[in-house]
Amino acid sequence: MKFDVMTLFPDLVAGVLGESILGRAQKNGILTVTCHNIRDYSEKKHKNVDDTPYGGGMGMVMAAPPICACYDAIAQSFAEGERTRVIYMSPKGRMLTQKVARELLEYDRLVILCGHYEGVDQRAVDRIVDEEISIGDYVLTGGELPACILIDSVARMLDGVLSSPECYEGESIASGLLEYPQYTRPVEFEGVPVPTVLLSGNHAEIDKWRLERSLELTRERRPELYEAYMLAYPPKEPRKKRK
Ligand code: 4GT
Repeated sequence: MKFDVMTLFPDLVAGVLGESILGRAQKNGILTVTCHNIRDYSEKKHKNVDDTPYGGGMGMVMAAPPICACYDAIAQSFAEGERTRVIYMSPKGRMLTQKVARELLEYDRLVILCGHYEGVDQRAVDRIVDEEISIGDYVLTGGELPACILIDSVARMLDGVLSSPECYEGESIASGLLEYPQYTRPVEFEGVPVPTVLLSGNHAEIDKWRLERSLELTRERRPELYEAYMLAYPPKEPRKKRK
């Protein structure tokens, strides 16, 4: 899968995504992340990319011409039949969830616009953007970290990024529940033992214990997720005794 990021801080995005699991996946050719510096498309003498807002007010607005020129250069390289989608990271957007990330796997190529300062001239958004996505109800200085989060959430589901699909399919939010607690060696740490069932080798008992912990944790901390899970997977009624 291809990701194109339009930003004023290409090194920031390339740096974040160049490490760890996604860095390795890029080296293995499972995904490509191309960062485009919007400033390279400025036609101004001093390569300005922002200006004061019409109507007055605080701060600066990213101007439409370099953003649209940057997008047009990327779009030049779209292949015949390539399924592409242009996303603007914005607090006004649809909230990123596991379901949204899964939907985006349907595309061959995501082009992601990152705003800075007070945002982007609306005419650029209207011309190039298919969808706005937010990572949550809080304000940041730029869309770069949200873009990295979006890419991470999608890319980790690509074949070959994680060791096996079970790594993400069964886990936590993906299943609709919070994940059960995990333990590794040593078997006792500062006097605290690992729950004995996990040492039993009885996988039916272990699965049962983990599901119980997941349900308990989800009911305590995320009652709305718990309600949705119970509607989707109602507990089986005990079979009625025949008279
Ligand atoms: C928050 C989010 C986001 C920002 C979010 C335009 C100028 C937006 C700064 C940018 N803040 N972007 N995508 N919650 N700030 O997703």
